[in-house]
Amino acid sequence: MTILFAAEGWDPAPWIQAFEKHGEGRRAVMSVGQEFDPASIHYAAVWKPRPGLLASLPNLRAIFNLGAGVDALLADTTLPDVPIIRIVNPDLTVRMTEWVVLQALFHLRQMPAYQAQQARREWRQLAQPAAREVRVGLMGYGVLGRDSAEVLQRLGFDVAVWARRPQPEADCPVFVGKDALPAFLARTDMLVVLLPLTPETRGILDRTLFERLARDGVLGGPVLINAGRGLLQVEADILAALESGLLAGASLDVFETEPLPATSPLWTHPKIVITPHVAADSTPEGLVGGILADIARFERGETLPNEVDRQSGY
Ligand code: NDP
Ligand code: OXD
Repeated sequence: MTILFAAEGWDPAPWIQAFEKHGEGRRAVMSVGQEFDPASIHYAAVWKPRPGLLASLPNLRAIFNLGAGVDALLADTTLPDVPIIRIVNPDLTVRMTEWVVLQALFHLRQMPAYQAQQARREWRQLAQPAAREVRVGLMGYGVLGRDSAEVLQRLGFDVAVWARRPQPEADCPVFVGKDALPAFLARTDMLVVLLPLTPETRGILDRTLFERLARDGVLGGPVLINAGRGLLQVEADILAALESGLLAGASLDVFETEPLPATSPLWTHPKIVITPHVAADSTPEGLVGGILADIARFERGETLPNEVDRQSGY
């Protein structure tokens, strides 16, 4: 049984090593720089593979997307009709929660202002609101969103979520559906976005949405924290909102164009924190064992829990 590893732009060596270490008797093959017979490939572990690559593998049984988001993969219109499994793994979840909490605390504890003061050698103590005074609104209450919401709550933040369907298990207020979006935004000081990119969510973070955020919060204006996907956001609207005071700050891990072009005004905006799409990295040691266990389950005829619904796009 042969697995094809195809993740353009990633160093394949640690992945191949991890597949070899964890997958006794299995053979991992690189797509780039290595000759292989397309008919020999049964499984593919991929991240943004070249469009058409997967369609060229006649004996492919399943595709493992090496990330949680599948928007890039589904953009390949030639994808073969085999199950697509996305990553759901504690390693990735914890990494995302770390990033979200880091950004939430960064804005709560006024780090952008203190960094500016430090650059001026200015010693000035600013008023410090408590986490419980900050209303966090979370869009994207899935695997990652749930964990972030839980940890933010544990830190004391006043968390509510926006979801498509009722969430009876949720331990916080849930605003359900498009009709409830205005009320959700009206009580949000810090908007945390962990939505997938779909035709429904594309461009959702625009001026109209920013205008609906709470204006009476303790942070001096609403803050946007987005690690979902760059195309959820309209960057020109974020910049305009920061200029006009509609937004007080933003932390962005994802961008309309990645890498973020050097010419983007986002880079130098004093109210924006930028990270280069690293909120939750996929790592070989964190993920390969789980993929191989899933392959074993699949071979035994069991259904896999994290199969992507092509219809909904995530
Ligand atoms: P999940 O599929 O578990 O969660 C997505 C959630 O979004 C679900 O609860 C889903 O609702 C909800 N949702 C989807 N469409 C809508 C909509 N139109 N309106 C309201 N809610 C909606 O995904 P994950 O939590 O694992 O990952 C979320 C996203 O995070 C990924 O798709 C990816 O884009 C991004 N990501 C970014 C990373 C980074 O490093 N920056 C790393 C990993 C992921 P429902 O429950 O009803 O289906
Ligand atoms: C993912 C990502 O979707 O890293 O996992 O963006």
